[in-house]
Amino acid sequence: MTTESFPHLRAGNDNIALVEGDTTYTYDTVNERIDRFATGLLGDKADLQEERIAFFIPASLDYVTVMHGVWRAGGIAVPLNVASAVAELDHYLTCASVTRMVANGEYQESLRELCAELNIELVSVDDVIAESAGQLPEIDVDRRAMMLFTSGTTNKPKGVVSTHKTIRAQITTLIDAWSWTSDDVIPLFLPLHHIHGIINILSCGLWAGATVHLFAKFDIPKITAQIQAGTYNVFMAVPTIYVKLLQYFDTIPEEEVKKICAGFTAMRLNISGSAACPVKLFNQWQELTDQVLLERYGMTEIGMGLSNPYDGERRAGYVGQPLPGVEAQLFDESDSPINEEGKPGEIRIKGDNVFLEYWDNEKATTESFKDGWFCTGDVAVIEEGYFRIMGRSSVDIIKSGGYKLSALEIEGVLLTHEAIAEVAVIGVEDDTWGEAVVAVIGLKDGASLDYNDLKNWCDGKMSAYKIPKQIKIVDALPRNAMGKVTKPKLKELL
Ligand code: MCA
Ligand code: AMP
Repeated sequence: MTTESFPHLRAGNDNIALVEGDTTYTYDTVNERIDRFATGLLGDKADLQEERIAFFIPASLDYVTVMHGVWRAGGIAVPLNVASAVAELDHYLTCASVTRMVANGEYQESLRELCAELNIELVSVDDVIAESAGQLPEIDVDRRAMMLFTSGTTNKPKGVVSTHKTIRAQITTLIDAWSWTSDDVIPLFLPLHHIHGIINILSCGLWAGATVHLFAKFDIPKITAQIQAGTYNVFMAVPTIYVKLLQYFDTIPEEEVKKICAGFTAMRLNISGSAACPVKLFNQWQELTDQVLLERYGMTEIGMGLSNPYDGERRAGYVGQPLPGVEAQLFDESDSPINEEGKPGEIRIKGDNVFLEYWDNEKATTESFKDGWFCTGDVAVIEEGYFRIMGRSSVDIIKSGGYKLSALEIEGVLLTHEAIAEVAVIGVEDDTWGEAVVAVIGLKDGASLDYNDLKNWCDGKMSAYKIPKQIKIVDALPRNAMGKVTKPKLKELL
């Protein structure tokens, strides 16, 4: 990135940046490795000129090396979900016109066929890394830096492009608002193809000069052992993770629960976000740990937009107020701003934190902005100065365990099953997942369908977390006079 970015990621800084298992890496080491990787990526070129470089790497030193290496060499980083089904990767790679893919070991093996088919050069980190660092380009902050895929109200996920400036704005507002310092130590166990893991934890941590402990997945025993030991002072997670911790506490001796909770109590900050934190969960967490969860609201296209205060009242069921540098305004259905409290409207956002464009999709980009405001599709109300999220304008978006899923995308896959004549996918309220994916299915004449068979069939066709948790077979889907499936009616039915 540009020289003013990530001030701690520089030569001579011997503070610990990353911890991976028993190995620690200083900022100096990470910085030097990034420079060598960027040099290797460049080869004979002076600048990658926004070449799309994808990577399929779990949380690790290599992940950080590739992400920052692509940035420093002038490319666009396309981090992919290592839990994706190959069929989904095909779309991401084609949509982004990816030319090079970085993956190691078994991950590389799993991609060999697909990359060959798509004519994408498949390399490992070691293949690329140069012996020593060479000259790197100066990158203007308005250049494109990263592309993340987001599900929406269309069949296929769209590539959300942010610039170096967008990323800087998304990070620095959180550094300010949540008082990050180089003394912070945080565990990172969220997937690294979304803002929550990439920006809020990894990038804020590295920007602040803090220490980030990397976990390939949410490994409860390993992570809680560190929490008991008092290793961390900041913890950020989706509501489902807090639910899973509570469920875990029911399975272990009370003494151990007390020690883990004491570890949480000693922290300076516990944050919940990516999906609504139920008031009951907020209260349970406070009772057990004395921590008042700080809930905030964000989106792939904007990073974080609203947050409860670090100092001041953190109100259960509310997402707080606009972050520094972010403008948020509610609008009614005729696009007029709502300035009175208690009246719901769509949240629209302005600021340097807002993304540049949907990749190669001018229509979707244009349609998502009105008068310079990005339209989130989330409906909220302001009560005593705090925003409260009421829901979304589309029933076709489901939030399961913090992942945003497109009902239409899942329906598109299910419709290719030989027994299925029609299907409607909906999100049904669920204590663990927030919303659970349920498929309501009409079968072809004479066909039958067993849930476990369908689940196995879905394997490899969609990421595991998208697979319906339940199916319901109906004679016919309820439709309105226009022939459109009435999903709100279906939701009520379930
Ligand atoms: C796992 N499973 C799920 C989900 N995750 N099912 C539905 N929804 C999910 N989110 C299923 C698996 O398919 C598997 O099913 C079973 O649960 C166990 O899988 P496992 O991987 O072991 O589960 P886990 O490790 O406990 O994962 C739960 C999780 C994970 C840690 C909560 O879902 C997660 O990391 N979610 C966070 C995603 C995230 O970072 N979202 C932020 C994006 P089976 O047993 O049947 O095979 S939103 C964002 O970035 C915005 C900007 C924001 O505001 O933050
Ligand atoms: P994504 O685009 O995957 O990053 O998901 C963003 C969406 O997550 C938002 O548009 C909201 O619908 C939802 N979201 C994020 N944070 C919260 C929150 N604290 N409460 C309710 N919904 C949230």
